[in-house]
Amino acid sequence: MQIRRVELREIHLALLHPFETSSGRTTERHVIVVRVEDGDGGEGWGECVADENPYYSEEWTESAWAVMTRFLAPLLVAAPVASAGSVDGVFAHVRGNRMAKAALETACWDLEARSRNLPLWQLLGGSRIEIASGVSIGLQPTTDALLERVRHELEAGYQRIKIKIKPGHDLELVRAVRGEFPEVPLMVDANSAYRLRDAALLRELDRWNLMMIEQPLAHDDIAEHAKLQRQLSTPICLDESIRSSDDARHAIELGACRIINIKLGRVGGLTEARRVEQVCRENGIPVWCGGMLEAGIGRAHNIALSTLEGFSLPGDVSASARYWEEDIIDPPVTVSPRGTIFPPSGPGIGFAVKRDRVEMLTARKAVIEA
Ligand code: OSB
Ligand code: MG
Repeated sequence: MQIRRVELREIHLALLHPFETSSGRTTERHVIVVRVEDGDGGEGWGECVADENPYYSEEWTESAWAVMTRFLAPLLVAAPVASAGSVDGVFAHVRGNRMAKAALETACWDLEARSRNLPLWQLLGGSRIEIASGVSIGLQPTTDALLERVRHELEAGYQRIKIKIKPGHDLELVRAVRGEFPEVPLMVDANSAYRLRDAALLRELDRWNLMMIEQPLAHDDIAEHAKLQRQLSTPICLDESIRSSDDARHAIELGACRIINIKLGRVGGLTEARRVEQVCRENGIPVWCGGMLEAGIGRAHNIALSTLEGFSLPGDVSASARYWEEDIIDPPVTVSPRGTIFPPSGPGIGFAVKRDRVEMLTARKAVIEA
């Protein structure tokens, strides 16, 4: 594979509903859309999941744009690579910046799948033909508003509910949701808002039959999560702390979690995401696919990833219509009444990119050629 041309576009896309977590509030996404071209008329699409600020991760739209235009895209067009599976090696000299790398790497996977006329999920070795879908509900202005959102998503068929918590907005939210929905598969995500000294409070969550507590402690911690997990019966799921398959191995060896959330951007692309899935599968740790409020291209890549065998729990990949008035892919991602997504049968990501819409939403553009 030889990439000859990389096109980057930053598009601005307003969310239908603001999304709030313990690390901040998002109302509009600034998404970098990647298009790669080879010399033979092949193309592939990727999306950068970096936020508009460095609060979830140190990466953000500006840092990703800079590192993609100045370092990563020039490396990608400089020489041929054996296949999409070796693109991460091309970027290895650049430290970190995994979301920027993943945007380009996933575009190369799409290109390879399209040129071989295969759905991306099949090229990756996926076996699931129906993916269980859950929702992540942000912090709401009132508890009543939260209960209303939960009811709405359950009526739509979603298979599990995740609510965001933060100090001062935790136990009473769980108590309220459990009061109305005693049996619903339910979990909480703290986005690193607690410390080990909060263990007594977190232990209170054990009584509510939660599927898991996602990332309670620091974003870069593994060791203290292991101490906390020993004090909890509820499984800990790590998100922010897992940036590679080595992190996953260390977390599992230390007993820091019993579940892992895999995000393509956070681990640097599809090749590394597959390695994380493999480490977890070999150690009996279930995984699920996390979300980063993706537009359609990122959402389509998440669907392909979720077909791997280890993805045995419902993920945060849900319908386009929960986020956007109009997505940038056609058709939009839809969820069946039983809360599932069917991976598409067309080549590559299996969704058509609405090029006119992308162009209309573009705030800046860069082209990098060999
Ligand atoms: O912690 O999983 C998270 C969104 C942005 C950043 C971090 C997270 C999230 C979500 C939303 O929970 C998942 C989604 O609906 O895409
Ligand atoms: Mg999370």
